[in-house]
Amino acid sequence: MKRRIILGTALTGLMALSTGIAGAETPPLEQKDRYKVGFAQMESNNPWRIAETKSFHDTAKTCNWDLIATDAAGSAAKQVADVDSMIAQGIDVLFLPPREEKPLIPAVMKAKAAGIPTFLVDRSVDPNVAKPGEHFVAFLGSDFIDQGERAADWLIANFEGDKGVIVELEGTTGSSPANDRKKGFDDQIATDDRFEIVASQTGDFARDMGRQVMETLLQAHPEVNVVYAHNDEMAIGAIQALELAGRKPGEDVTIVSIDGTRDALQAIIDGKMGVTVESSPFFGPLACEVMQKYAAGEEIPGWVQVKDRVFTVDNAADHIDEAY
Ligand code: GZL
Repeated sequence: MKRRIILGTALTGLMALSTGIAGAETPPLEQKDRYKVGFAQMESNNPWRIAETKSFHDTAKTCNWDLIATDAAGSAAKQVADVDSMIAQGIDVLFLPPREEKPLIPAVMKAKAAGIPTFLVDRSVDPNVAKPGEHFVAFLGSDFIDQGERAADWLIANFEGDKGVIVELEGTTGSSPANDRKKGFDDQIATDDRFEIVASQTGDFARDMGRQVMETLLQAHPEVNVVYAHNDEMAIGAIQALELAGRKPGEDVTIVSIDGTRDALQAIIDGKMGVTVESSPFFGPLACEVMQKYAAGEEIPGWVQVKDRVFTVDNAADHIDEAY
């Protein structure tokens, strides 16, 4: 019996070493006065990203962080390289918003192998490969499936036509918000047979690409009367394209979106957008709170879920002053 346990332990050890991952636990974080914190941002191509990065810089002042913040300019490969650099600089803890679910797995594994606890923020990685509580401590973020479902629910409740012809503008291909906002919306809208999604294409969460894609899809589907955008930047771009084509967003096209940016709330107030489901970028304070709890030895759930509000004409004006 004893020999089998020793052999079993040795095999487990070998397996762990072969994946470069020693042990099933995430690395500890000792309690100390100041921490060297890594924040490997993916890009700064929209107000949401800029607000998130500012949230981490602002929190560094109040959470006793020596913050090392990088920007991968939209490249998953560079984001992995940025994490490598932070590991070499000896960070105590890593906060990572993985641009895409699969390419950022190596960064998660390398941080663990270096004994650095990682918290994924705002996006997650492929759950079939990297798991909370084993490869990273936790995912701090929204329920993107729920966000998509709530956008669909608003459309079902507020669309007055007999036939909804939908164009869907998807977020960054391979990212967890794009995957799940699509799943949540598409599954929910399928419960109402008035609606048909006639086209679904990525605009990479970017305003200008959203505008360009909308222009193209409008040529192919002039009968479109609903646009579902995975984020407000693409929704605003779509509104620009529709108005350039002589359409009247909010009158002959219903726009539903996600994020809650200032421009989106203004578009709702102006009657051009119907709804935007909040997806907060302000992760700094939550990151500080969860990291301190982890250092104190508290149990951290694998998903620290951020709760989202819904903004419509009924409340947009009440919240625009706090928007980014
Ligand atoms: C959501 C975040 C998304 C935003 C977009 O947590 O990953 O990325 O919805 C941003 O605006 O580009």
